[in-house]
Amino acid sequence: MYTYLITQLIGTLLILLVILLTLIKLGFWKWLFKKIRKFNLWTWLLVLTAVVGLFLLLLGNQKFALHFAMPPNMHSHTPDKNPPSLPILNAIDFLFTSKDFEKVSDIGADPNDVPAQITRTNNEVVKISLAAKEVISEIAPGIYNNYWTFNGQTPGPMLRVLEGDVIELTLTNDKTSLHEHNIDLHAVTGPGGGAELTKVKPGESKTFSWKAMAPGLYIYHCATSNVSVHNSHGQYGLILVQPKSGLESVDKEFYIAQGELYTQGGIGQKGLVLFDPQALLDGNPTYVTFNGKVEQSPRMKVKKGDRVRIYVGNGGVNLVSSFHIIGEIFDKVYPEAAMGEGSAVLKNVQTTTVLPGGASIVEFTVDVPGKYILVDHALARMNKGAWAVLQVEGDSSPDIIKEGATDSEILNELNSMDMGSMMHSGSH
Ligand SMILES: [Cu+2]
Repeated sequence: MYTYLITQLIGTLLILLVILLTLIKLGFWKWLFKKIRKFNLWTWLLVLTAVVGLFLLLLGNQKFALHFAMPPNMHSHTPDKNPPSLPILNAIDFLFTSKDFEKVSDIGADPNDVPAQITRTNNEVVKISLAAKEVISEIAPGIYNNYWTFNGQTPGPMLRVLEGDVIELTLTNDKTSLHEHNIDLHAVTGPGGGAELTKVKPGESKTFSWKAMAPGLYIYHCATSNVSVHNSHGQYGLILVQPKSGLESVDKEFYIAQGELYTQGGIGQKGLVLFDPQALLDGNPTYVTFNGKVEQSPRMKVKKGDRVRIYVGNGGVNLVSSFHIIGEIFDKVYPEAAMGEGSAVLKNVQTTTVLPGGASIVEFTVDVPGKYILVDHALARMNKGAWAVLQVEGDSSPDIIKEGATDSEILNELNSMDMGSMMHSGSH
């Protein structure tokens, strides 16, 4: 998995070697040493001034952040001025310690892992534990990425509480982590959404309690500076605050979160790929994923006639998702995942908006068996991995869709309807 890094390193060394040998062949070093021996104090001062001048020219315009970052030439206008790149010591550390990171065989959260509907109506203190963990896993076969996660998966586990519950949330930062982490839940009312109370260094653990004031489906994410860097390493998930009035029960619920990965070397670059801060700033992700990686085999399966609800989130950080299922119409959408008394519910929606740091809830009944592809309908993103498959088992539904001309049976049925009254009502 280090082939990409090793070949680059060997290539650079070979080029340096050729330059060095060419200079020896041209007698450059002999000439240089001869010259240097003749240098007096004044010449040394001139050389030193030139070197300092060159240094200032190259680096003098840079803002050295408190934590010197890699690459060193990126400016930032965030409140804390931290650049959207990696602390240089951590980046170097990574090269030496990444072999000790846990290798996760499947980084993608299982879309079937939705906590069961809450049936109680009384409020409780709900205890939740999450662990920030930096791991290595595949974006697609052979493409290894350093993911920063909650519980070793992207998105982190879906959480479910009842409106009015008090949540006692403990965040632990795994001792193998190189970075500080925390959690900001959009369901929390209060500064930072919990971020200030949960800052944990590697090996640390912190707990905070909060009241789930409003129902809805909310994103949670790491909000450690630089926030966009942490999010685009995979640190986000969803929490459902179930309305006290309850939720209609359905046959199957799924959990999907869109996210972005910014890596060097372009799409398809094999081996361990490195983070690309410039692509993050430009908002041009190398991969756009549904549940952390490019799907390898369908994991969402239902039966014809099933009522389906999908909790969709967008970890961002740059793209608005146009969530759509090819061949299906959402007969119910909670736009922007707004819930509770007075919030709008839409009917018969083809594509719904899922904002970065936002969510949506869609419902539909599957009437026709087959394969359905979930996409971000900014369709070039399919090439970057933004899709997943919903498989529907069951007998065919020729009354809704079939190959070829219309059956005479169906024609007869349509013709036997009371055409007169239909035309009459249609003319008004
Ligand atoms: Cu983090």
